[in-house]
Amino acid sequence: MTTEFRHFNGGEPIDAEALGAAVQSHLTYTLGKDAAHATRYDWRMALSYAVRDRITDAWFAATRKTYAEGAKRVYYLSMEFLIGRLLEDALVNLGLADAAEAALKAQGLNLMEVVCDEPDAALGNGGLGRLAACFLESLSTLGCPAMGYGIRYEHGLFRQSFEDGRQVERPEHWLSQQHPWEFERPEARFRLGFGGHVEHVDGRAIWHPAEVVEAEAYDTPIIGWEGKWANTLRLWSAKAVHPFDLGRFNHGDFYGAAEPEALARTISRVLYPDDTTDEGKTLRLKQEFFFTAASLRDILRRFDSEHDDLALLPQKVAIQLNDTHPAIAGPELVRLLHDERGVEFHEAVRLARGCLSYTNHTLLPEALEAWGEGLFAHLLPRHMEIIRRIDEDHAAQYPDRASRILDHGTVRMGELSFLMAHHVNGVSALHTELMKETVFSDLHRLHPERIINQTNGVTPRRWLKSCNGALSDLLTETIGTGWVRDLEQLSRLEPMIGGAGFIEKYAAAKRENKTVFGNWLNEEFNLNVDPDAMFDAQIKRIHEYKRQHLAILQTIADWQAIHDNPNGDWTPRVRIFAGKAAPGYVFAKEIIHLINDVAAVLNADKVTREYLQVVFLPNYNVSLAERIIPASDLSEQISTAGKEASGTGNMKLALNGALTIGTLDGANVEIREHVGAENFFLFGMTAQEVVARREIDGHAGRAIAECPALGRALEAVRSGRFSAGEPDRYRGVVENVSGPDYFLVASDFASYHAKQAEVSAAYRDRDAWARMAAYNTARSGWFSSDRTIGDYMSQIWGAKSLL
Ligand code: 26V
Repeated sequence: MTTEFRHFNGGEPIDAEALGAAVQSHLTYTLGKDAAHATRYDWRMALSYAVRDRITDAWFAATRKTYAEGAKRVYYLSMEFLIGRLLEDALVNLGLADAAEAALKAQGLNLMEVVCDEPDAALGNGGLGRLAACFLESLSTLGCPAMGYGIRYEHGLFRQSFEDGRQVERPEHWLSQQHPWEFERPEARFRLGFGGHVEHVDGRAIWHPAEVVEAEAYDTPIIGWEGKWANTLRLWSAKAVHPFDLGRFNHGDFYGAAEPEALARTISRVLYPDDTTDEGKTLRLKQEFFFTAASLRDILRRFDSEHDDLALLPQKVAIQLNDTHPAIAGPELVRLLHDERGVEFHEAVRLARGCLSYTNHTLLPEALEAWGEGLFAHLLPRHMEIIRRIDEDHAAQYPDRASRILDHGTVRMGELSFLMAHHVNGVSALHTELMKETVFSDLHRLHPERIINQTNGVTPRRWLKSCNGALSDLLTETIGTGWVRDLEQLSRLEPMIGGAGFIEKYAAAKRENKTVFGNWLNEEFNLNVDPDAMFDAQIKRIHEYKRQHLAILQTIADWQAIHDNPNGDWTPRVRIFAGKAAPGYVFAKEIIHLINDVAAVLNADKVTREYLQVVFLPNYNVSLAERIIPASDLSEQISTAGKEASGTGNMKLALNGALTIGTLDGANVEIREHVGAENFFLFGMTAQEVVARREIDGHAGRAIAECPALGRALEAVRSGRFSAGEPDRYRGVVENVSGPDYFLVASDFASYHAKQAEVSAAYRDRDAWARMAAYNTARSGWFSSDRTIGDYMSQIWGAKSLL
């Protein structure tokens, strides 16, 4: 017996039987496999194709409607899209999950196993890339005509494993299997040049590139909630113009014959895995120009197919720059309009600025892009001229301007993006204010209307409905299904939190998630955890400013305290870490090694391990986040105030009922305002106090002297307690924390330590804890990326929903 499961896009209703037949058909005719010999992979492919078929109608309909209405389109340019798996997302958004489950069951297969067979599309480093993926889903859910543009990296973010506790990186191969979600578009190709020289004839500039490559498009439909709308993610792959040099081949130079193809393909070969330092690598600049220039051509081609007046460009086209990585869009669009289409220079700048807006995602000076003028001019000689002119024109217009795009022999991409954008936004209220006060203070003074805030958000479809079935079912049972599309409806839970009944069910859902996660830990890593212990998660890239070392030092201090008093009334806790370090970031890798070393000692300690365990899960990615987040009780958001632009993991965890222990940094500030200060564990210095504290001579030494627990934890690390046979292993870490300590681990330690004691005490009142957690869920609705995207649409893009 099967219930009828409708999919929502107005097409034919589809039930489990019909879906099963479609799967069978793809198995036979697309994959050429007989059911008797089909593997899990074959079934996944067949199911994916069957589901993709259901998306295609909505996708075409959306495109037709956008053309029919002559609507403004939004183009989201991003070097990174961290999408993760697509099958489950599509099933959930089309309302086909139950039908798929039944259809596979009829073949003796388990849907979750099939879903988990899909490799993550890990085309991003972290927060910035995942935000882009959430935004794509929300743009489709809201029915905003939009397109994401990026690079189809052959290799996404490296796979992380540990050898003797050290991070080891291996290449990632998501495309080694067929990728069923994309459509190759051999007809959508553009030729792009690099290098060469510029010729000036009669006041016209003609760029003669030295090298030319082709960009070929691959399209992935992104379906919104209830399958009502689908937008496209268009990723560019680099190809050689002449893939094979027959002449060289015929002369016996077989390697040389393949060289053009190999060289061209390098451009889209691999995602840069370092989001912490800007190394100014030529290949990176090539990647940036490659995808930005291809996207702009595509945008203009589409514009031309509908309009013949370039003056309409800002009315019809909104281009969002996800950080400065596509900042070359400014000068390139000016070049296309002015050099290639004869628009007067200042008018070209005005039109380009009318289309472009820019999001800043970090204030860390080492991550702000700046290119050497030499390298830049060598690769993009005409763009260099255009940038110089934009810079000089602006300086002439504002004689008291201090900051320049071209500065001490570098091209500063933040300044360029600011000058070429009609709006510049930060990603949380605090971050936006700091942008005004620090990196963009000068330009903000000259253009006080340009900077606005757009606090980040996360898609509730993936980050609640699909990843947390137990809680989702409870929510739907309690307040109906409207929350999935309108997350603020979660506030309807509030009246029930104080009363009886609901809170027991809420706690039971969390308990169930913890059991499932615990079982998985056991199966995959042979780890035994008690689902009644507090699951305390710090899951994010490893970076000094995120202060995983603060967390591990505090863990060591706790362990020592338990040892002192093994019969004390301790609150059991499992400290869960996950995250990758940039391959060249030595300090971050030492932190990983230290955490693994501490885990080995603590987990083997018979005296303490019933109270305290430490696990570092390898290869953090979207799918692992989907496992950890629903099972977490405590969310560690402990960055040095002023350094985390927003955070989005903090939102996912709060939404799923983890309480935050955190600083007043990024979106933590707004999370605390929404969920209530009484449901948030605040500690640490404010951004202003941080700046003042750094001025104090020997701030770290003083903090250590005043906090014996910290001194003792550091001493254990220093003496080699966790690195037997190699006492010096963590000298660098210890000397940093007790010396320069730029990120103020020592100075915030006492406050953090005390707050963690409060957390442990609070967890013992399980009802009170569950109520606090439920308030976090009920009051996190504002952090939906639907809200964020709605605000971008009205406040920045001037775009309308076509639903
Ligand atoms: C910088 C660079 C430098 C050049 C090499 C490659 C590369 C790749 C990425 C970046 C920028 C990283 C900035 C970033 O990811 N920021 C994060 O953005 C999140 C979404 O807005 C936000 O929640 C996090 O707080 C912020 O750290």
